[in-house]
Amino acid sequence: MSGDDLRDAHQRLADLTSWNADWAGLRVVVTGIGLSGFSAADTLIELGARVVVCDSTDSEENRSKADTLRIVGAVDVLLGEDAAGTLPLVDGKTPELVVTSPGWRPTQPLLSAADAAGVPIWGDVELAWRVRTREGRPTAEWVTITGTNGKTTTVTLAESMLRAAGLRAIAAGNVGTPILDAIRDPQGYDVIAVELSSFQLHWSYSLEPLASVCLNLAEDHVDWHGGFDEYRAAKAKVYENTRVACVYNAEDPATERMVEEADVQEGCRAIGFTTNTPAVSMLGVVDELLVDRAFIEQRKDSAAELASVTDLGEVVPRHLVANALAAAALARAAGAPPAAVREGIRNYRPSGHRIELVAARDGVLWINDSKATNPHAAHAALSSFHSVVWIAGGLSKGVDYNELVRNNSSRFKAAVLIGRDSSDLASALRRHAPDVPVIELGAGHTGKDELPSQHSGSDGVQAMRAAVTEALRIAADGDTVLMAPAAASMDQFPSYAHRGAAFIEAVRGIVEGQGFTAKEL
Ligand code: UMA
Repeated sequence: MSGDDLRDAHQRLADLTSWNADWAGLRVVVTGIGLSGFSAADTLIELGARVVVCDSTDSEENRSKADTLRIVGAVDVLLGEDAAGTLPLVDGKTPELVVTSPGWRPTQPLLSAADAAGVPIWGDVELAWRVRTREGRPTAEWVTITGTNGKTTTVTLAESMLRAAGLRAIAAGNVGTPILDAIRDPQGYDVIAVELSSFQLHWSYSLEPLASVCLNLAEDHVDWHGGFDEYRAAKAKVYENTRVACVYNAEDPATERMVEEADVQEGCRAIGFTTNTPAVSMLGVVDELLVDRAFIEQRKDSAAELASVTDLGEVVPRHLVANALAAAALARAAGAPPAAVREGIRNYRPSGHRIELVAARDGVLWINDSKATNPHAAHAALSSFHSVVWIAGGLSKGVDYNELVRNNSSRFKAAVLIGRDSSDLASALRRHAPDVPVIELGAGHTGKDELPSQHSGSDGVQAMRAAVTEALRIAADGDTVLMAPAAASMDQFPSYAHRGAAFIEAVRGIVEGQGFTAKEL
């Protein structure tokens, strides 16, 4: 594109701020045909844009999705390695916009080529923000949630509290429902609780949420972002342009600093949450009660009761209290009364794979925390137990394990390492917990030949069975076998949920003797 063409394209994009704007004929490349890419392409086709979708995986599932898009409207879908290698033309011309799926790294060749050609790159969340107002439909408010850990719990709790307040609300975004699906719901929503990953924030620019929170900050996704500073910068974007309340974790100074540095709208307040006694303009805990000293008139000298800690369950880890307070702050900012916070908490059912008790047998607790995909989350789980046989490892995402192992070295009875390459974790254990036995079930030790064919599944399933067998050998009365991998699952499993399910299946089969037994292995 010439300089003039580029300027025209940028001006055109600047004007695209509602569903009813002039999207017709806009030349767009959508990268990815997964959840968010499919939703973005489907939306753009409906808006009348000219769309080319690229995905490096030429699978049956993707071909079927491509067929569905072709039925919806005019679209080109390019599948296979080559499709993701260069920026394609749209209608024979350079595209005016790329809408990317969050999993695509900025350094990926197609995205690098778009950047070099001066073509703007948006995420599906940016596109959703641009099309959220539509003639004849109410416009939903957004409350946005990010943080290294606790996002899904918090977004689900916020949704539950908002619904208890009588609002039409939905949790969307990284939690699983693509944000563009929520935006296009024919009945519409009053409030959308949007879970935002650092990837999605990286590709978002003009969001103006009603309220926003970064729950905590620790090392994660360093390889995608290129470094911790870049990851932090992406997370900090959650607060930009917030209108009513920037909610921060008073026990994590990094989040408070982000609020101080954010460019917010006139009149926006900073609201803290703490699992201790709250100061003015905070939510916190007093005498086992969750209380609000932020959204009440008399906040200088009193607090409103929201719920009791026991409303969250029988065993309530500290981080769950923190997540509930953050969700309450967002819901209160959106107008939910105190009673709706309590009702929302009581209606909330935690999703699986988060410090989940799978079995208690012969004095040994078997705990599934597959959701612990980074060291910070694994630390939250480890610090809840004393003598731990730790099943860990997987796709490390470039994070550093030294601090995690150092801080928990006294808790480990043994470590059983899964994952194709858990050498970083193994060396951190050697360095900071040299007396702890470490059993490494690297890829070479998980071969299907060693395992019974009737139970063959992915390498991950086999590795998990081997890990549970080892843990059973080591664990004794009073120990906890904790599967909190501190790593992503994708090297051996389709998702953390599959990894958790494999652990549950192995424990049920091997430890509890249902299905198959340790002897078979
Ligand atoms: N692909 C390529 N080339 C690449 C990368 C991916 O061709 O370099 C293709 C894949 O073949 C696949 C598609 O892109 O077909 C997948 O795109 P994606 O990885 O962005 O995943 P989606 O299916 O669009 O799901 C995304 C989020 N995934 C990621 O951010 C990795 C989902 O979060 C989210 O629920 C969904 O959008 C709806 O908003 C999942 C996640 O793991 C739960 N998130 C990470 C986390 O929570 O830690 C950030």
